[in-house]
Amino acid sequence: MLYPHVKKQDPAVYKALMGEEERQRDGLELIPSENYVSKAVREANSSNLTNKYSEGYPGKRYYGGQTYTDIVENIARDRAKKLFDCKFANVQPHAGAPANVGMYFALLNPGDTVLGMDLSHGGHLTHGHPVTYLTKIYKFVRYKMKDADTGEIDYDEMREVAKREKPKIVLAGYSAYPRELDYAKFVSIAREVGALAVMDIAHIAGLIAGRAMKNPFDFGFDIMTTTTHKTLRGPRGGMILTRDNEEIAKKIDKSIFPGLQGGPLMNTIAAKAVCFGEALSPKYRTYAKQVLKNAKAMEKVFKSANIRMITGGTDSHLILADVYGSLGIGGQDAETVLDEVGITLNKNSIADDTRKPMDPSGIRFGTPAITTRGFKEKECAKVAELMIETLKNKNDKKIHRRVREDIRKMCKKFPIPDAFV
Ligand code: DSN
Repeated sequence: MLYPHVKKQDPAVYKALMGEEERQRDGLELIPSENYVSKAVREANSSNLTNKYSEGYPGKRYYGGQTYTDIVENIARDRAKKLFDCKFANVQPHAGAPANVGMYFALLNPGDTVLGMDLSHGGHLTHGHPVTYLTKIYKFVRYKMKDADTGEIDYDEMREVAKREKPKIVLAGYSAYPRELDYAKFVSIAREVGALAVMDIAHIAGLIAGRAMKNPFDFGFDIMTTTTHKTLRGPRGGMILTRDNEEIAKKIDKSIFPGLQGGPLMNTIAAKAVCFGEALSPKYRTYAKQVLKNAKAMEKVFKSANIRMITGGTDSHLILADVYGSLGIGGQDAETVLDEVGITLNKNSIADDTRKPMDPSGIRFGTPAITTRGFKEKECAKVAELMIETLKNKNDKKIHRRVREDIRKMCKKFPIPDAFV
């Protein structure tokens, strides 16, 4: 039985948890930043380490009783370094946003400049959105895609802006951009202006770890920030990796603690260690490659239906489709109607969107979670067909009922697995 103690003590919370169990079991998760973790990761995440304070780092803590926390954090760090081929790993960031904030605090002084992707072209809030406090401290300047239908980054513009603005950081990495990058070009522009090359790999960390996508460290990137959930399939959390510069790694450690955070979430760090162990297995490489094949299978169906995809398609786990431009249905309506048939994804702005963020032109979806369920190209193509059928018939309740039933059957045939190794 699930959650027996919550059930006995707190029926209201128990009811919500069980409702979420059912939602995850009987529906398809296409939000590209979500996944299902193994039972081992869940056990570690809810372990006795939630009781422990461990300010500091292994061997240098501010509280006693650290024999086992040190073991766990060292395992997590060592596995992370192996997974991403680098010399230093800080596994303490509570999530992706604090990882990025801690990275900025470590490397910049107030008033310094960061060159990042235009936010409407796929960048992230922490890459300098005006609603964040970061923009009160640092100056963010932008590069863009040359053409939203091919996804090619305008590297000439990037070089020009870099020469003019003299950033301290050239930042790559996105939450809604589905193409591989020319990492060598990023690094050469960063070197030309004396900046550090930093990549936020949050979305594709698992695909890099699984050797399905290129590793920016192989091209000379200095630092990578990431989350540990999403494609990597670990607990919700963050991490900062430094390729080989010990001085930078020390600054990052100081920035995360005591600069930004207090006690690390040692239970989450144990779950990160377990996830990294899974990601080092040969089975994980097969998973990462299948995530990409499955996204390609969905791309093919969207292409044949003449639905515009930003950048023309995908090289990764995610697709950003212009449903307003192609089908006349806004992002919010598309999200709602798909939710009703058991497909969860998110509305998303497209490049230079003329519609509002709460009802943009696009939907963003991806294959990490359905690939964890065991879906292959055939099932993913079927899901894409069901999505398009639902969107094209957004008011036809009979079709919705049939699609919901098809999805229930698929979920039954491909249950969420307990273990991956
Ligand atoms: N919320 C994450 C995503 O969905 O991409 C990024 O912060």
